[in-house]
Amino acid sequence: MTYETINFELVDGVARLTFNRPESLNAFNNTMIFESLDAISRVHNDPAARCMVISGSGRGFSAGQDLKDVQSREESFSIGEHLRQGYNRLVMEMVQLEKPIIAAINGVTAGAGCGIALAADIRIASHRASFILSFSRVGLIPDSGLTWTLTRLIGYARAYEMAITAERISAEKALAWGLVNDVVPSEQLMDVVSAWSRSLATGPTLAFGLTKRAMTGAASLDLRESLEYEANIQDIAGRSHDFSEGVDAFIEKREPKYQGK
Ligand code: LHQ
Repeated sequence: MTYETINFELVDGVARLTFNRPESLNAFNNTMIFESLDAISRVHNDPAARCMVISGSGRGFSAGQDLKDVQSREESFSIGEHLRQGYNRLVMEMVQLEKPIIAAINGVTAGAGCGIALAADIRIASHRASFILSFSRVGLIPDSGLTWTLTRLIGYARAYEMAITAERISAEKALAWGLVNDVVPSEQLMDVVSAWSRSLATGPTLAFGLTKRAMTGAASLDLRESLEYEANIQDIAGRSHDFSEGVDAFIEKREPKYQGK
């Protein structure tokens, strides 16, 4: 399938989705939401895809909802339904994808764009990146999962401050607050992300995916339930080729050759 608003490629186990509406800083119109959903479903269904990288073309990661589309909305338009059919599905598909997702945050990310960046598992930001919870500027509340992801990542006080001030948070501050894993000079961003993604795509990707399942599942469990959940999931990992290979490689003092199964 060819796409209008995103670029998508799968090379050496790494699926790359690049938002491609640079003239609007990659604001989401309906097509970009649904094409992104389609791309994630391809990554889900393709065993050759072992890691995913999401980025934006031009100087933005994503400016969130395309406000020009919203301005021309019909009277019957319901934001709640728009969220349920679009962003909510996108966030859930990302979180439920049992393969690591790296957000390569090349520039500004605002509104729902922040929600998508925070639904990734690892965030590497360019020093030019910034984060704006711009919802309150247009009289809205944070959506796309941000009331959940952002509060967990940086705590209520900072999350609430970001929401009500809608101030631009620099990459450096995002790193200090734990919003991103690393900040690198913009000209090195894609090289750093390629090194990450190569390493993930050749790693024990079944275990990486199961780790995601266990950690996101634990968010709604108590300790006793989490221990049981871990034991069940570890049983799956313990029956994998990668577990046997990892143990053999350790004992034979060689590099393991993981297959992600
Ligand atoms: C844009 C946008 C944009 C269209 C820049 N839309 N064109 C969910 C469900 C339904 C309804 C509503 O919302 C939601 C969730 C949300 O995401 S709400 C939040 C929506 N996003 C925003 O409020 C952010 C709006 N953008 C901005 O505040 C600025 O553009 C930022 C701070 C991101 C970047 O500022 P600058 O670097 O100064 O760039 P710029 O403002 O000059 O933008 C460049 C172009 O991109 C410009 O077009 P133009 O034709 O004038 O060159 C903007 O109009 C366009 N653009 N964001 N969201």
